Amino acid sequence: MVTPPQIRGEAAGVSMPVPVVWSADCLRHEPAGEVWLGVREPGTELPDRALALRAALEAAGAPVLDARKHDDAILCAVHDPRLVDHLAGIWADWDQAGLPADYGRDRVVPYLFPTEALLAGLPLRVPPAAHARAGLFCYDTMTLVGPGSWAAIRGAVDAALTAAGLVSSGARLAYALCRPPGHHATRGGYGGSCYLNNAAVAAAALRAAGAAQVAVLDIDAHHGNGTQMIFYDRPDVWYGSVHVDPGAGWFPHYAGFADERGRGAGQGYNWNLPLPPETGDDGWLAALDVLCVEARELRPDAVVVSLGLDAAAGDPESPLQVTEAGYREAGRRIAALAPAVFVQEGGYDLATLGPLAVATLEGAAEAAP
Ligand code: SP5
Ligand code: ZN
Repeated sequence: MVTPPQIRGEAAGVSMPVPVVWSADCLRHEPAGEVWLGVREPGTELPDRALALRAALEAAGAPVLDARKHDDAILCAVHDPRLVDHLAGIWADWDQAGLPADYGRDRVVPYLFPTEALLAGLPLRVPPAAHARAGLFCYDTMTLVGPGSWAAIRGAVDAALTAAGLVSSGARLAYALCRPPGHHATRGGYGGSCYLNNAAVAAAALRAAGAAQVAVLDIDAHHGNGTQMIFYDRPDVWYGSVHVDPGAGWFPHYAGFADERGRGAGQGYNWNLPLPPETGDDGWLAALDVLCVEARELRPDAVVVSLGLDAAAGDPESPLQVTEAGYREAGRRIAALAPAVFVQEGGYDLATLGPLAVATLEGAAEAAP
């Protein structure tokens, strides 16, 4: 019989000291699937992910705090305010247009994307029809918007800002239980199950609160193309990522290659280490070590961790084969660098998500008591 984790934790007299920032609004995003290759599938970015994470962290003894509401100042420094306005309003416009009631379209899904392929040099207009505007800021068909999505998207940003605030005020570690995830969201666009870039907002908040140098370490199985490009021209926020090789057929396909090193003043401040599918603990931790060596040389004042748990063996969205012990070790190595804000990204195996998060933060707490 399996011993319930809270009994084990209490009996051992250990409790996980990392504050967990939670927003109940994160449960309100119900994407109700994703359209992949033209077919709506059930999808894996489910509200139950947040509940599984919260239950495991609470059972491990972590203190849970409610996210504080923040204004849009830092959010709109990271993102184009037009993206923020679009996400805030598109469901109401879609609903108002009768698309759910009259056409059975229960979620916002674009059918037309105004890329250069369409525009061919024409200026970009903003069409009045909601079903045309759906593709204005969205770059895929997998990132659906429903009635509760905006509350959750904004709640996730508030969770990230609250956790960043804890670290700015002296906490060595904090964890933001963000849902939906964020690292695929660019300054002006959304996709990859991400809408606003929680980790990038946390990094910008740390900078605004006085951290001169921030390092973002992204250990999600997928490359964080959004975070990379938000900071691509800047040296003050370094970005390093280990992820499954996009050239081997994995999302985001168009970004995450080793030769993307930053641009202009940001040249040299971006590091991608793509890994072959099936890479396990040894290869993954060796790559993480390369990033940690680079990050350490910058003497960062704070670290933001894009904590995707989908590199784990058994995750339905990635072929990497990292174990719970691997995540624990990653937590140790990252937390040794500087005060760290862990921001939840992907991770889709509901049975192992909780233990993986607990292991990572326990490892971090060992390295940063
Ligand atoms: C935050 C994050 O981890 N985003 C990952 C988005 C990648 N989604 C790619 C989905 C491709 C289709 N998945 C099919 C799974 C097998 N049915
Ligand atoms: Zn991922």
